[in-house]
Amino acid sequence: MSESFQFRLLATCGKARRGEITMPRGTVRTPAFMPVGTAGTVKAMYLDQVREHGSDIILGNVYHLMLRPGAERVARLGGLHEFARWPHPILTDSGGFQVMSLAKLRKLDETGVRFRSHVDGSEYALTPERAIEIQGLLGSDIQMQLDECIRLPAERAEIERAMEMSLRWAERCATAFGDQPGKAMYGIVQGGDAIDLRIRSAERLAAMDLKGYAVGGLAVGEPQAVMLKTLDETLPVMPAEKPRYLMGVGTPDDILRSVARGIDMFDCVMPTRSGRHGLAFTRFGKVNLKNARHAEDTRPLDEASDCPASRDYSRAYLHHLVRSNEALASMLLTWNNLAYYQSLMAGIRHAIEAGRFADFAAATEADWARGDI
Ligand code: PRF
Repeated sequence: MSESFQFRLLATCGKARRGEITMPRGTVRTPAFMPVGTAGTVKAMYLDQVREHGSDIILGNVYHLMLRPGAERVARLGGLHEFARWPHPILTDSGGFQVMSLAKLRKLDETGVRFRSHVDGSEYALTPERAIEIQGLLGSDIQMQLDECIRLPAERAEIERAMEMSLRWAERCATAFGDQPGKAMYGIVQGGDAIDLRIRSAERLAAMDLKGYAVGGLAVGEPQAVMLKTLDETLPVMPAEKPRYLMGVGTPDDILRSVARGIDMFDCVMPTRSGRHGLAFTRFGKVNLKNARHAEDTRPLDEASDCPASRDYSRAYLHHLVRSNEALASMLLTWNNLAYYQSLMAGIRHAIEAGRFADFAAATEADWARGDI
Protein backbone atom coordinates (compact mmCIF):
# COMPACT_ATOMS: atom_id res chain seq x y z
CA MET A 1 0.00 0.00 0.00
CA SER A 2 1.26 3.42 -0.95
CA GLU A 3 2.33 5.80 1.85
CA SER A 4 1.89 8.80 -0.39
CA PHE A 5 -0.84 10.08 -2.70
CA GLN A 6 0.06 9.32 -6.29
CA PHE A 7 -1.57 9.36 -9.71
CA ARG A 8 -0.20 7.21 -12.51
CA LEU A 9 -1.39 7.23 -16.10
CA LEU A 10 -1.44 3.63 -17.32
CA ALA A 11 -2.80 4.11 -20.84
CA THR A 12 -4.43 6.67 -23.08
CA CYS A 13 -6.71 6.27 -26.09
CA GLY A 14 -7.33 9.54 -27.88
CA LYS A 15 -7.91 11.93 -25.00
CA ALA A 16 -9.38 9.20 -22.77
CA ARG A 17 -7.14 8.22 -19.88
CA ARG A 18 -6.79 5.01 -17.86
CA GLY A 19 -5.02 5.60 -14.57
CA GLU A 20 -4.60 4.68 -10.96
CA ILE A 21 -4.62 6.82 -7.82
CA THR A 22 -2.80 5.18 -4.94
CA MET A 23 -3.08 6.33 -1.34
CA PRO A 24 -2.68 4.66 2.07
CA ARG A 25 -6.31 3.48 2.19
CA GLY A 26 -6.28 1.90 -1.25
CA THR A 27 -6.16 2.26 -4.99
CA VAL A 28 -8.72 4.02 -7.18
CA ARG A 29 -8.91 2.73 -10.74
CA THR A 30 -9.71 5.57 -13.13
CA PRO A 31 -11.92 6.54 -14.88
CA ALA A 32 -13.79 6.11 -11.59
CA PHE A 33 -17.38 6.63 -10.53
CA MET A 34 -17.85 7.58 -6.87
CA PRO A 35 -21.26 6.70 -5.40
CA VAL A 36 -22.65 9.53 -3.29
CA GLY A 37 -22.67 8.70 0.42
CA THR A 38 -23.99 12.04 1.58
CA ALA A 39 -24.59 11.39 5.27
CA GLY A 40 -22.14 8.53 5.75
CA THR A 41 -24.41 6.13 3.89
CA VAL A 42 -24.98 5.34 0.24
CA LYS A 43 -28.74 5.42 0.61
CA ALA A 44 -30.49 2.02 0.53
CA MET A 45 -27.20 0.11 0.17
CA TYR A 46 -24.89 -1.88 2.41
CA LEU A 47 -21.37 -0.59 1.81
CA ASP A 48 -20.28 -4.22 1.30
CA GLN A 49 -22.49 -4.33 -1.80
CA VAL A 50 -21.16 -0.98 -2.98
CA ARG A 51 -17.64 -2.34 -2.71
CA GLU A 52 -18.47 -5.70 -4.29
CA HIS A 53 -19.69 -4.09 -7.50
CA GLY A 54 -16.45 -2.21 -8.05
CA SER A 55 -16.55 1.08 -6.15
CA ASP A 56 -13.02 1.95 -5.04
CA ILE A 57 -14.04 5.23 -3.41
CA ILE A 58 -17.21 6.90 -2.17
CA LEU A 59 -18.12 10.54 -1.64
CA GLY A 60 -19.19 12.15 1.64
CA ASN A 61 -20.56 15.63 2.28
CA VAL A 62 -19.22 18.22 4.71
CA TYR A 63 -22.57 20.02 4.71
CA HIS A 64 -24.69 17.08 5.90
CA LEU A 65 -22.16 15.63 8.32
CA MET A 66 -21.37 18.98 10.00
CA LEU A 67 -25.08 19.41 10.75
CA ARG A 68 -25.66 15.85 11.82
CA PRO A 69 -23.97 14.13 13.66
CA GLY A 70 -21.30 16.89 13.65
CA ALA A 71 -17.68 16.69 12.50
CA GLU A 72 -16.20 16.73 16.01
CA ARG A 73 -18.49 13.87 17.02
CA VAL A 74 -17.47 11.80 13.97
CA ALA A 75 -13.83 12.45 14.91
CA ARG A 76 -14.42 11.27 18.50
CA LEU A 77 -16.04 8.13 17.08
CA GLY A 78 -12.89 7.34 15.12
CA GLY A 79 -13.50 9.19 11.84
CA LEU A 80 -15.89 8.59 8.96
CA HIS A 81 -14.20 5.39 7.69
CA GLU A 82 -14.56 3.72 11.09
CA PHE A 83 -18.01 5.21 11.79
CA ALA A 84 -19.52 4.00 8.49
CA ARG A 85 -17.35 0.86 8.27
CA TRP A 86 -15.83 1.78 4.90
CA PRO A 87 -12.04 1.34 5.24
CA HIS A 88 -11.38 2.39 1.63
CA PRO A 89 -10.78 5.87 0.18
CA ILE A 90 -13.32 8.63 0.78
CA LEU A 91 -13.57 11.95 -1.06
CA THR A 92 -15.50 14.72 0.66
CA ASP A 93 -17.18 17.68 -0.96
CA SER A 94 -16.52 20.94 0.84
CA GLY A 95 -20.08 22.09 1.45
CA GLY A 96 -20.51 25.31 -0.52
CA PHE A 97 -22.51 23.66 -3.29
CA GLN A 98 -24.84 21.90 -0.84
CA VAL A 99 -25.30 25.07 1.23
CA MET A 100 -26.50 26.86 -1.89
CA SER A 101 -29.00 24.14 -2.78
CA LEU A 102 -30.22 23.04 0.67
CA ALA A 103 -29.59 25.53 3.46
CA LYS A 104 -31.89 28.36 4.48
CA LEU A 105 -31.00 32.08 4.81
CA ARG A 106 -27.59 31.84 3.17
CA LYS A 107 -25.21 34.77 3.35
CA LEU A 108 -22.03 34.55 1.36
CA ASP A 109 -19.08 36.93 1.33
CA GLU A 110 -15.29 36.87 1.10
CA THR A 111 -14.91 35.31 4.55
CA GLY A 112 -17.16 32.33 3.72
CA VAL A 113 -20.79 31.38 3.95
CA ARG A 114 -23.22 31.60 6.86
CA PHE A 115 -26.48 29.67 6.75
CA ARG A 116 -29.23 28.04 8.72
CA SER A 117 -29.49 24.25 8.85
CA HIS A 118 -32.28 22.66 6.79
CA VAL A 119 -32.56 20.13 9.65
CA ASP A 120 -33.33 22.34 12.67
CA GLY A 121 -32.81 25.96 11.62
CA SER A 122 -29.69 26.48 13.76
CA GLU A 123 -26.94 28.77 12.48
CA TYR A 124 -23.60 27.65 11.03
CA ALA A 125 -20.58 29.20 9.35
CA LEU A 126 -18.33 27.64 6.76
CA THR A 127 -15.06 29.34 5.88
CA PRO A 128 -12.35 27.86 3.63
CA GLU A 129 -10.34 27.05 6.77
CA ARG A 130 -13.31 25.44 8.55
CA ALA A 131 -14.19 23.38 5.45
CA ILE A 132 -10.67 21.91 5.51
CA GLU A 133 -10.76 21.43 9.29
CA ILE A 134 -14.04 19.50 9.01
CA GLN A 135 -12.70 17.29 6.20
CA GLY A 136 -9.67 16.57 8.43
CA LEU A 137 -11.95 15.66 11.35
CA LEU A 138 -13.90 13.31 9.10
CA GLY A 139 -10.59 11.75 8.01
CA SER A 140 -11.26 12.30 4.31
CA ASP A 141 -8.59 11.07 1.88
CA ILE A 142 -9.41 13.53 -0.91
CA GLN A 143 -10.61 16.91 0.29
CA MET A 144 -12.15 19.61 -1.85
CA GLN A 145 -11.50 23.33 -1.60
CA LEU A 146 -14.46 25.53 -0.64
CA ASP A 147 -15.79 27.18 -3.80
CA GLU A 148 -18.82 29.05 -5.07
CA CYS A 149 -20.77 27.38 -7.86
CA ILE A 150 -22.96 29.66 -10.00
CA ARG A 151 -26.04 28.20 -11.67
CA LEU A 152 -26.38 28.80 -15.41
CA PRO A 153 -27.48 30.90 -17.19
CA ALA A 154 -25.77 33.76 -15.32
CA GLU A 155 -24.28 37.20 -15.95
CA ARG A 156 -20.61 37.19 -16.85
CA ALA A 157 -19.78 39.64 -14.04
CA GLU A 158 -21.35 37.30 -11.50
CA ILE A 159 -19.53 34.26 -12.90
CA GLU A 160 -16.23 36.17 -12.81
CA ARG A 161 -16.74 37.39 -9.23
CA ALA A 162 -17.46 33.86 -7.97
CA MET A 163 -14.57 32.36 -9.96
CA GLU A 164 -12.06 34.90 -8.61
CA MET A 165 -13.28 34.42 -5.06
CA SER A 166 -13.05 30.62 -5.49
CA LEU A 167 -9.40 31.10 -6.52
CA ARG A 168 -8.70 33.10 -3.34
CA TRP A 169 -10.50 30.41 -1.33
CA ALA A 170 -8.34 27.76 -3.05
CA GLU A 171 -5.22 29.56 -1.72
CA ARG A 172 -6.68 29.70 1.79
CA CYS A 173 -7.68 26.01 1.64
CA ALA A 174 -4.23 25.00 0.38
CA THR A 175 -2.61 26.87 3.29
CA ALA A 176 -5.00 25.31 5.80
CA PHE A 177 -4.44 21.83 4.34
CA GLY A 178 -0.64 22.18 4.38
CA ASP A 179 1.46 19.15 3.59
CA GLN A 180 -0.25 15.79 4.20
CA PRO A 181 1.62 13.09 2.26
CA GLY A 182 -1.09 10.39 2.09
CA LYS A 183 -3.96 12.78 1.37
CA ALA A 184 -4.90 15.29 -1.29
CA MET A 185 -6.73 18.57 -1.58
CA TYR A 186 -8.19 19.30 -4.99
CA GLY A 187 -8.76 22.75 -6.45
CA ILE A 188 -11.99 23.42 -8.35
CA VAL A 189 -12.08 25.18 -11.72
CA GLN A 190 -15.04 27.56 -11.98
CA GLY A 191 -15.97 30.10 -14.66
CA GLY A 192 -19.41 29.05 -15.86
CA ASP A 193 -19.77 28.97 -19.64
CA ALA A 194 -17.21 31.76 -20.18
CA ILE A 195 -14.26 29.97 -21.76
CA ASP A 196 -11.70 32.71 -21.02
CA LEU A 197 -12.71 32.64 -17.34
CA ARG A 198 -12.42 28.85 -17.26
CA ILE A 199 -8.93 29.08 -18.73
CA ARG A 200 -7.88 31.76 -16.24
CA SER A 201 -9.24 29.65 -13.37
CA ALA A 202 -7.50 26.48 -14.59
CA GLU A 203 -4.15 28.26 -15.12
CA ARG A 204 -4.15 29.95 -11.73
CA LEU A 205 -5.05 26.69 -9.98
CA ALA A 206 -2.38 24.77 -11.94
CA ALA A 207 0.20 27.28 -10.67
CA MET A 208 -0.71 26.27 -7.09
CA ASP A 209 0.57 22.76 -7.81
CA LEU A 210 -2.28 20.95 -6.04
CA LYS A 211 -2.52 17.13 -6.13
CA GLY A 212 -5.67 17.06 -8.22
CA TYR A 213 -8.18 19.28 -9.94
CA ALA A 214 -11.93 19.30 -10.34
CA VAL A 215 -14.19 20.98 -12.85
CA GLY A 216 -17.11 22.48 -10.93
CA GLY A 217 -19.96 24.67 -12.04
CA LEU A 218 -21.15 22.36 -14.83
CA ALA A 219 -24.37 20.34 -15.11
CA VAL A 220 -26.05 23.29 -13.42
CA GLY A 221 -28.73 24.06 -16.00
CA GLU A 222 -26.78 24.34 -19.27
CA PRO A 223 -27.29 22.02 -22.29
CA GLN A 224 -24.93 19.04 -22.53
CA ALA A 225 -23.27 20.60 -25.61
CA VAL A 226 -22.20 23.62 -23.52
CA MET A 227 -20.75 21.35 -20.84
CA LEU A 228 -18.82 19.33 -23.43
CA LYS A 229 -17.50 22.44 -25.19
CA THR A 230 -16.37 23.84 -21.83
CA LEU A 231 -14.52 20.58 -21.14
CA ASP A 232 -12.96 20.67 -24.63
CA GLU A 233 -11.50 24.10 -23.94
CA THR A 234 -10.66 23.72 -20.26
CA LEU A 235 -9.08 20.27 -19.97
CA PRO A 236 -6.03 21.10 -22.13
CA VAL A 237 -5.15 23.81 -19.57
CA MET A 238 -5.38 21.40 -16.62
CA PRO A 239 -2.18 19.48 -15.71
CA ALA A 240 -2.11 16.15 -17.58
CA GLU A 241 -0.20 14.43 -14.77
CA LYS A 242 -2.89 15.10 -12.14
CA PRO A 243 -6.33 13.50 -11.73
CA ARG A 244 -9.29 15.46 -13.18
CA TYR A 245 -12.67 15.21 -11.52
CA LEU A 246 -15.97 16.38 -13.02
CA MET A 247 -18.22 17.21 -10.07
CA GLY A 248 -21.84 16.06 -9.92
CA VAL A 249 -21.91 14.38 -13.35
CA GLY A 250 -23.84 12.58 -14.59
CA THR A 251 -25.90 10.34 -16.83
CA PRO A 252 -24.13 7.33 -18.40
CA ASP A 253 -23.98 9.35 -21.64
CA ASP A 254 -22.43 12.40 -19.87
CA ILE A 255 -19.81 10.08 -18.39
CA LEU A 256 -18.93 8.41 -21.69
CA ARG A 257 -18.56 11.76 -23.45
CA SER A 258 -16.55 13.32 -20.63
CA VAL A 259 -14.16 10.38 -20.43
CA ALA A 260 -13.62 10.87 -24.17
CA ARG A 261 -12.40 14.39 -23.32
CA GLY A 262 -10.03 13.35 -20.52
CA ILE A 263 -12.01 13.25 -17.25
CA ASP A 264 -10.83 10.68 -14.66
CA MET A 265 -13.36 10.89 -11.81
CA PHE A 266 -17.11 11.39 -11.45
CA ASP A 267 -19.75 11.48 -8.72
CA CYS A 268 -23.48 11.81 -9.09
CA VAL A 269 -26.70 11.07 -7.21
CA MET A 270 -28.21 9.85 -10.51
CA PRO A 271 -27.95 6.06 -9.93
CA THR A 272 -28.91 6.21 -6.25
CA ARG A 273 -31.61 8.91 -6.39
CA SER A 274 -33.17 7.49 -9.56
CA GLY A 275 -33.21 4.07 -7.95
CA ARG A 276 -35.31 5.45 -5.13
CA HIS A 277 -37.69 6.91 -7.70
CA GLY A 278 -38.35 3.73 -9.65
CA LEU A 279 -35.89 4.29 -12.49
CA ALA A 280 -33.45 1.56 -13.55
CA PHE A 281 -30.34 2.05 -15.71
CA THR A 282 -29.50 -0.92 -17.93
CA ARG A 283 -27.33 -1.77 -20.93
CA PHE A 284 -30.34 -1.04 -23.11
CA GLY A 285 -31.19 2.32 -21.63
CA LYS A 286 -33.48 3.45 -18.83
CA VAL A 287 -36.48 1.48 -17.58
CA ASN A 288 -39.19 3.28 -15.61
CA LEU A 289 -40.57 0.56 -13.39
CA LYS A 290 -43.58 2.65 -12.38
CA ASN A 291 -44.93 2.10 -15.85
CA ALA A 292 -47.91 -0.28 -16.08
CA ARG A 293 -46.36 -2.10 -19.04
CA HIS A 294 -44.11 -3.96 -16.56
CA ALA A 295 -46.99 -5.29 -14.44
CA GLU A 296 -46.79 -8.84 -15.86
CA ASP A 297 -43.32 -8.83 -17.37
CA THR A 298 -41.48 -11.86 -16.01
CA ARG A 299 -38.08 -10.87 -17.46
CA PRO A 300 -35.34 -9.56 -15.18
CA LEU A 301 -33.73 -6.16 -15.88
CA ASP A 302 -30.66 -7.87 -17.33
CA GLU A 303 -30.31 -11.64 -17.34
CA ALA A 304 -26.58 -11.34 -18.21
CA SER A 305 -25.70 -9.14 -15.21
CA ASP A 306 -23.66 -10.42 -12.26
CA CYS A 307 -25.82 -8.33 -9.93
CA PRO A 308 -28.62 -10.32 -8.25
CA ALA A 309 -30.93 -7.29 -8.31
CA SER A 310 -30.57 -7.04 -12.09
CA ARG A 311 -30.60 -10.76 -12.84
CA ASP A 312 -32.87 -12.54 -10.37
CA TYR A 313 -36.01 -10.44 -9.91
CA SER A 314 -38.79 -10.05 -12.45
CA ARG A 315 -39.77 -6.62 -13.72
CA ALA A 316 -43.29 -7.47 -12.56
CA TYR A 317 -42.07 -7.86 -8.98
CA LEU A 318 -39.96 -4.68 -9.15
CA HIS A 319 -42.99 -2.83 -10.57
CA HIS A 320 -45.11 -4.12 -7.69
CA LEU A 321 -42.53 -3.03 -5.10
CA VAL A 322 -42.23 0.44 -6.64
CA ARG A 323 -46.00 0.88 -6.84
CA SER A 324 -46.33 -0.28 -3.22
CA ASN A 325 -43.63 2.12 -2.03
CA GLU A 326 -41.70 -0.73 -0.47
CA ALA A 327 -38.20 -0.16 0.95
CA LEU A 328 -37.00 -3.15 -1.08
CA ALA A 329 -37.82 -1.27 -4.30
CA SER A 330 -35.24 1.39 -3.44
CA MET A 331 -32.74 -1.24 -2.33
CA LEU A 332 -33.00 -3.41 -5.44
CA LEU A 333 -33.07 -0.54 -7.94
CA THR A 334 -30.16 1.31 -6.30
CA TRP A 335 -28.22 -1.95 -6.31
CA ASN A 336 -29.01 -2.51 -10.00
CA ASN A 337 -28.08 1.08 -10.88
CA LEU A 338 -24.76 1.14 -9.05
CA ALA A 339 -23.87 -2.26 -10.51
CA TYR A 340 -24.68 -0.91 -13.99
CA TYR A 341 -22.67 2.30 -13.48
CA GLN A 342 -19.67 0.35 -12.21
CA SER A 343 -19.87 -2.19 -15.03
CA LEU A 344 -19.91 0.76 -17.45
CA MET A 345 -16.78 2.19 -15.77
CA ALA A 346 -15.08 -1.23 -15.93
CA GLY A 347 -15.95 -1.45 -19.63
CA ILE A 348 -14.56 2.05 -20.20
CA ARG A 349 -11.30 1.24 -18.40
CA HIS A 350 -10.88 -2.00 -20.30
CA ALA A 351 -11.58 -0.34 -23.65
CA ILE A 352 -9.01 2.41 -23.02
CA GLU A 353 -6.41 -0.21 -22.10
CA ALA A 354 -7.20 -2.16 -25.25
CA GLY A 355 -6.96 0.99 -27.39
CA ARG A 356 -10.56 0.73 -28.59
CA PHE A 357 -12.40 3.33 -26.54
CA ALA A 358 -14.11 4.97 -29.54
CA ASP A 359 -15.56 1.61 -30.68
CA PHE A 360 -16.69 0.82 -27.14
CA ALA A 361 -18.39 4.22 -26.81
CA ALA A 362 -20.16 3.81 -30.16
CA ALA A 363 -21.36 0.28 -29.34
CA THR A 364 -22.53 1.36 -25.87
CA GLU A 365 -24.47 4.33 -27.29
CA ALA A 366 -26.01 2.03 -29.92
CA ASP A 367 -27.23 -0.36 -27.20
CA TRP A 368 -28.82 2.53 -25.27
CA ALA A 369 -30.45 3.76 -28.47
CA ARG A 370 -31.79 0.27 -29.21
CA GLY A 371 -33.87 0.78 -26.13
CA ASP A 372 -35.42 -1.62 -23.74
CA ILE A 373 -37.77 -3.90 -25.66
N1 PRF B 1 -18.63 22.63 -6.55
C1 PRF B 1 -18.62 21.77 -5.50
N2 PRF B 1 -19.37 20.64 -5.50
C2 PRF B 1 -20.14 20.40 -6.59
C3 PRF B 1 -20.18 21.25 -7.69
C4 PRF B 1 -19.39 22.44 -7.68
O1 PRF B 1 -19.35 23.26 -8.61
C5 PRF B 1 -21.09 20.67 -8.61
C6 PRF B 1 -21.49 21.21 -9.93
N3 PRF B 1 -21.90 20.23 -10.84
C7 PRF B 1 -21.54 19.49 -8.03
N4 PRF B 1 -20.96 19.33 -6.82
N5 PRF B 1 -17.84 22.02 -4.44
